[in-house]
Amino acid sequence: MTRQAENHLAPRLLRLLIAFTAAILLPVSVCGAAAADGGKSARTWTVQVGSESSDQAIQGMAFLPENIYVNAGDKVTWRANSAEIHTVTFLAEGQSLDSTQPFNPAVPADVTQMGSKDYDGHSYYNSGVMTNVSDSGFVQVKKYTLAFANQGDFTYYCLVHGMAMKGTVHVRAAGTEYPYSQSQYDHQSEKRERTILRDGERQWDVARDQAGPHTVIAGTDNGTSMVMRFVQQKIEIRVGESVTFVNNGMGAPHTVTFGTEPANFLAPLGDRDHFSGGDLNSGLMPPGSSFKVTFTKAGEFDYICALHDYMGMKGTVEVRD
Ligand SMILES: [Cu+2]
Repeated sequence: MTRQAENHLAPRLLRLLIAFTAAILLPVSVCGAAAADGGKSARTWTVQVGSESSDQAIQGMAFLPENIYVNAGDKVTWRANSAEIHTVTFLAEGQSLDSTQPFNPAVPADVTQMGSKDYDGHSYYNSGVMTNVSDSGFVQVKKYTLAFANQGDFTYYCLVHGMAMKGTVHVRAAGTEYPYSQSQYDHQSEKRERTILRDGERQWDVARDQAGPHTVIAGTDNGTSMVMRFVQQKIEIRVGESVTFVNNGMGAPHTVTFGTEPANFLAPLGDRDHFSGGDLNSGLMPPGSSFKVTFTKAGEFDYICALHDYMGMKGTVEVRD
């Protein structure tokens, strides 16, 4: 799962730098296009980008709806619907998803809005980083709209989640009868959201069973539904004992980070065999990996996942004499 593992490769500092750069570039790319009016009958359709539980613990990797049928001249608006970051990205003709993977926050084409507001059917178009929160470390794009003048079936991807998250805009001739109304799509999407949530809750239950007196599940997911939590969030041990943190997921990487979040949280830092406070970092934990820490001093030690702390992925180890 290296593709997913490398999805969040930017150190926080780098991310902020990019966010700053993108903030300068963004207005330039946005004002380039003249909005062509698609005609009086043209409609604007809405697609939700991602989904989440109200506490942000469960994150869904899906475009809702995944398939939308519109007519030439219509517009589609994508709306950020989760704290987890996603993109809406149409690849250029001849370009493969491999060429854009893994998602790289240092590449402007990955994180910056690219292309005009009128989809031409063959060039690279990118929304930039879509999220419904402002503290993800990226320039926040809440809404992205494209007008579709040409007929065809146009598939797009989330650059962050690759093949696991794609959608298609089916553009038919102007005047064609629509197979679904927006409210039918919304209804369908709500159903899918509930399924994703239920899957997440089920995985969370499994994680509770797998967690033990010396084991913390450091996130779990099935590729679409992700649990962004440490289970159990608080664990109590004795001085000299160890805790093993296990990433039980299939797609999302995580970290276990004590103390100050390092600029490069992807690299391991500190002495995991004799931890008595201060800075200790697992480095990037891909799905299936684990990180064992031995505590040599009593106290309460807080830690975070450096990738998902803004969604509440934080924990505590209480060490007693
Ligand atoms: Cu995480």
